[in-house]
Amino acid sequence: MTQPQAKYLKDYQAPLFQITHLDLDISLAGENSVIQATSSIERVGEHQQPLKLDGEDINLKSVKINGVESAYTEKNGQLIIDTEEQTFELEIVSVVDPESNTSLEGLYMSDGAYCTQCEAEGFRRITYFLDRPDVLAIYTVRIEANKTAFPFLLSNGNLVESGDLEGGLHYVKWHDPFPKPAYLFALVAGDFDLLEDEYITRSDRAVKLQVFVDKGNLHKAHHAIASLKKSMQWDETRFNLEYDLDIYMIVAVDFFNMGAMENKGLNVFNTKYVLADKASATDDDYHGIESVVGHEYFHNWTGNRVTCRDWFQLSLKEGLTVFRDQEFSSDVGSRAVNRIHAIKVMKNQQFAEDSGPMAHPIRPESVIEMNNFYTVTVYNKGAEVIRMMHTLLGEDKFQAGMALYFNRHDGQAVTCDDFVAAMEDASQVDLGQFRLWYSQAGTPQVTATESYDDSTNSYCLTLSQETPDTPGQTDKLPQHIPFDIELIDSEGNSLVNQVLDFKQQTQNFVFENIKSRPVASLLQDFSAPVKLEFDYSIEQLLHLMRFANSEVAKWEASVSLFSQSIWQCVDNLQNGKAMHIDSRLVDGFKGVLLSESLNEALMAEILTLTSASSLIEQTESVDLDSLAIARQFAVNEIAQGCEDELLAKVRQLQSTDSADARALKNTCLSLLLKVDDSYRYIAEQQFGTADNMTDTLGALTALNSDCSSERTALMTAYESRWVETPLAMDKWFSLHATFANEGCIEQLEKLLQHEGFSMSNPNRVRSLIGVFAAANTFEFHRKDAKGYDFLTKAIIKLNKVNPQVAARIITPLIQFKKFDLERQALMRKSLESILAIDELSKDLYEKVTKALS
Ligand code: B3K
Ligand code: ZN
Repeated sequence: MTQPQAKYLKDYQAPLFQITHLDLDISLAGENSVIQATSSIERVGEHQQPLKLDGEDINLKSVKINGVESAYTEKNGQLIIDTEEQTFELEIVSVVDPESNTSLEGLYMSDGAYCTQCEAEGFRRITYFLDRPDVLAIYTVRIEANKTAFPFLLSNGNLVESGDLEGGLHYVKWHDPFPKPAYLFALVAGDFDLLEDEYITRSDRAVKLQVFVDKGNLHKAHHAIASLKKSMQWDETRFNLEYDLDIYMIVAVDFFNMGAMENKGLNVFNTKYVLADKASATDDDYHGIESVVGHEYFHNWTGNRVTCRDWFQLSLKEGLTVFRDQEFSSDVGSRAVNRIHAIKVMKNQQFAEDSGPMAHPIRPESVIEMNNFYTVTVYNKGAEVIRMMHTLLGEDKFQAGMALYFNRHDGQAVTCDDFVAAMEDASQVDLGQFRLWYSQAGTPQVTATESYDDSTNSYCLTLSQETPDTPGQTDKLPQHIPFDIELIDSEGNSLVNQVLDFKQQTQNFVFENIKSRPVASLLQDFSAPVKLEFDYSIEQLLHLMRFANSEVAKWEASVSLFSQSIWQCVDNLQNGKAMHIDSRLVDGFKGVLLSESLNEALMAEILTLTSASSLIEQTESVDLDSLAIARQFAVNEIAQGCEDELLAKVRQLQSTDSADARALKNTCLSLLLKVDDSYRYIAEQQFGTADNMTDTLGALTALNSDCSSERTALMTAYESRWVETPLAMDKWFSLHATFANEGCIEQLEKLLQHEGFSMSNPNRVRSLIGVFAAANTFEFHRKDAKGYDFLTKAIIKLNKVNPQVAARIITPLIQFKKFDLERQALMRKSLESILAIDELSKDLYEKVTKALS
């Protein structure tokens, strides 16, 4: 077999032909679904090159140019047509089989409905086409299918025609007036319940809103449609952007590889980000729906109206749209809590990616399988890069930059450089050095040292930066880092609050008129995606927890406090000394529980003690066995020290109906159960009386750290209650996957045979196998390799069924550099066994070979 080849950004060439219009005539008939694609094609410039179209697994029937049968060759996923015409009409007829398509790319079936997923390169599985984002065409789509089984036939744009046909068939015709790349095409055909609403734009246009859900789920679609209206309004107010079509449709499907997809006017969503009611969805689920509905809606401008020139520019739309959805969530909810969640994703997942074999800049330079680059780097670090520009420019100039960007590029396919140029031109802020954030991979390491001179009342902060080598990239240059600081005096007064322009390898910042030695809150609000090293004392951290102006900084201080004590315990263990937790630390957490000024959501964040995976990210190499013992010890010590306060909080908030209070109560309950088994009855009671999923799950999560008869009984009760509700069952599978105890893997093996489990359902695969590998750190990394074997076997099965999902859940197995040599050897062995299988997908090939090289 020939090995998959990489494509390079530096090799980009503009298309040799443009397709201005595409008429699709699609007849949906199971394994013999027929696609007739008629394209209006123009040769670009003077050249004699043949037309080369992309295609995958297409059963080609005929090719005509200007109505006449044409010669062609099919070779290596391309259809090659030699023609001398300058402009011509090309008609291609082909047959596809959506029923056997388990990859969930192109045209496939989800639970009896036809649907499509074309980003990044799925359109080429529907018909031969110039499947690249810089080819923008106007689409007219006619769909024909059986009327009883598929009463709804949907595509992008506006409905222009429909009618009944012979033999129980009917048809619908759609026209999308906005030119779009093929990745934004969508088609859905099925029988659904429909929730309708309307949004009046600020220029007084009525937009019809429709949410399509599986039969019987209508009552669960209200939050999604409310979130859509909120998003539409927010984008008008904050970004001055209005919706452009007369209709906006969302279809929720069970089988979906990601969260959702922003197809023009016809979003396809994973049910997880649409369906919710109080009994079956948690507060986090509600929040997730609001943010994903927002994200896909915001793509209408950042992604659809202005799209990417090529897939290396993915962050142009994804980083920017994540930034926009984060701002939306922060404007309509708690800014601090949203920021904390974003920071956790960066420190937990993105830092790991940046120091692993798949490290890449937010604008990657080479790609084997594009689906592997929908990453936390492109999305979340991409959003941090946009956020830094926002910090450097300020809101007004940033918005001026956005306006200029749309002015210049509406209707075009552009690059990240085009975006930065618009920001620079509108603001007159020099972003020359800043552009390195797009090309350099790896997390810059910033070291801070301070000195205070009481004879001159001056405080000096010295910052140095260094970005480590990453695969294929060495000798990195210093980056432009906006470094936000606050200096606080001993009484808690704020002396300085400013963003430093840190641009050199080492730079001194001197502050005069500082009357006594201050405590510095550094890199506030995570003002740049860097790792900070600074030697804080316990007193300083406690001071920040009390007095820092920023709530995020208070949380950061608590994370440092907890982490420091863990590493101290690890050190003690390694040196044969007894572990010990400083009583000031316990008092600090007690102070949080007793605080009258902190809001409950923030308290919950502070008391959610740093996860193992996040701790691992703080070190170069980890002694996992000591870390497991130390973390458990520290958590137990804090819980015991705060027993009375935890119990009081749980009681006080027992029947609250605020989401923030629920978050705090359930965090406290989990800690309380670490103190004494006799508290299990509180979880049992909560489970018995809960009228919402947050509390139901809170009780189960609190019981999930030990094997007890209470846990077994409640898990069984939960299963019988929710067995018919797929999204609720996903939570049950995930509870099993995060059970951090002996016997976990044996249980998971059994669950693979559970009648509700299927390798072809991505939500199930993620909730059982994905969650285990990503979140059950100590069981996954068992020394007896049972965790690695479990994941490896599953990946080998998934390779054929759904390569995209397989390549996604393999992530924890390729990030092995920080572990001991014994574990590294076991993980490599697993990867080698994956590499050895027949017909390994491009997706897995790319990740496994990079990890092993
Ligand atoms: N743009 C899609 C992701 C497509 C992923 C393809 N493997 C969802 C989003 O980011 O909005
Ligand atoms: Zn997106």
